[in-house]
Amino acid sequence: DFLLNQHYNPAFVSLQMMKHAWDNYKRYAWGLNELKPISKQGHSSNLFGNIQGATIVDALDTLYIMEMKEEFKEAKEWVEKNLDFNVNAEISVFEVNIRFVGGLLSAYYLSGEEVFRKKAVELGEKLLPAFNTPTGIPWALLNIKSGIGRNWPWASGGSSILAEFGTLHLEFVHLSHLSGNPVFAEKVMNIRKVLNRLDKPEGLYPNYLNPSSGQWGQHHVSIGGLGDSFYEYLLKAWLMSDKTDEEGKKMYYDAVQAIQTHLIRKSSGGLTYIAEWKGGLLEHKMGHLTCFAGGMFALGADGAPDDKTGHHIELGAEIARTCHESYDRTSMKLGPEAFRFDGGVEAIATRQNEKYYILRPEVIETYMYMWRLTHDPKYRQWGWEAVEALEKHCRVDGGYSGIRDVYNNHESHDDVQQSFFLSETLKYLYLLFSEDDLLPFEHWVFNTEAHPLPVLHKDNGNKEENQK
Ligand code: DMJ
Repeated sequence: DFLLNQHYNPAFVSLQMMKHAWDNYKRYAWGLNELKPISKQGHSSNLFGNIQGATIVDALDTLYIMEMKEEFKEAKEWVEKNLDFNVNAEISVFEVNIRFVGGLLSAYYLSGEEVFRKKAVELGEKLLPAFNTPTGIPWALLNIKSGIGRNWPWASGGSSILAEFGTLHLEFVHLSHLSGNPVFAEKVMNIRKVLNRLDKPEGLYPNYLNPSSGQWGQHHVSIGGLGDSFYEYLLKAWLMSDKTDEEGKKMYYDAVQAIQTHLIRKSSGGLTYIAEWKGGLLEHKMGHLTCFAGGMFALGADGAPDDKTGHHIELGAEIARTCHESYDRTSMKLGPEAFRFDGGVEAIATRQNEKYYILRPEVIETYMYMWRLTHDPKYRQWGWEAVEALEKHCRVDGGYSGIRDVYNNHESHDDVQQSFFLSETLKYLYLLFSEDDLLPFEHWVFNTEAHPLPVLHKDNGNKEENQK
């Protein structure tokens, strides 16, 4: 209904969307991990074992930033009384780190409330046994009661996954900073050491690494699922260190160089895309997840070696345009999970099982970075198109739902309101339509779940706190 009002303010609209998502979660699934907005009940994914409250912890900082004070207070009270890590649960180390540790750290830095710091460190300690492998490359799955870890049974020859063990760095550096215990930072620095000892095929990082032998598994390289946030964290580790982490910087720009040479291609229709690499052969497919890379390239443009700043911004802009096309070429104006550049199509999903949209943030995330770094108004227009599509197709009485086929004219809802819709999609929309001094990039970096973490300024270790 507020879309019909001509005098809307887009940031206010994002806030109203957050209210709708939150109120329904509260009404039908309070304390559970996620909401099923059609059947109006809780949803449990096995990623969090029986840790509860994923939506609450993931949403804390969004509530704070949007100044939803009552809601933030009730969320904080739930965390104080109910968030419990003393459970017999096998969890995904990566998911729990980015959503729970990341969410708690941001809530602490924004609000200064001690309970969030305490819970973040407590959870960080529970994750440490995951690193008990011959190389120190952590397991994907960990039982946080017994401390026994293992890998996904489907992962190449018992391997750990690049995007999982490579997406712990930012949070673990902050855990050491806040606890005074160096062990967290040591664990993630060792991951880099192992990676730097290995030969990389064509300078690329395969998605699979065996934690026992320290050897690569299958040579599959992706900037989307299984690889994505590893690259993001190299760049952001450097930015978060106030540009002192030279090792992270070098690893990032070297990787981007290899990605440009071997993975980035242009379609005959002029769309730049990032393909996947399988043992030297390209699969001309780009995932929705890969669309985050537009924002990453633009964010990293400033530090690019050899006067390549303009080139990296341009690359970001081209990826943003391609991803916008992937939305625009559907009937719902929401992007598919993966789209292809082969068999005569460009930026279109051709397989039925790649046509779904699950409220993912990556395209809006890239619009937000591109807007902040260029102020080209088209990024706000594109963000607004996404708002209209979300309101039209994903909003239901009981919250927001994913869609099974974005090329269909009729919605088939998947009945899940993902916790990242509240932590990322709605936060990035709100930031896209807000002033640049809300969480300015000089002082904050976003973890891969959109949880802001302060830059650790070299001149003053504590100055960064509460710098909203
Ligand atoms: C989120 O949990 C994070 O953005 C992660 O990096 C990728 N998958 C989802 C969102 O799509």
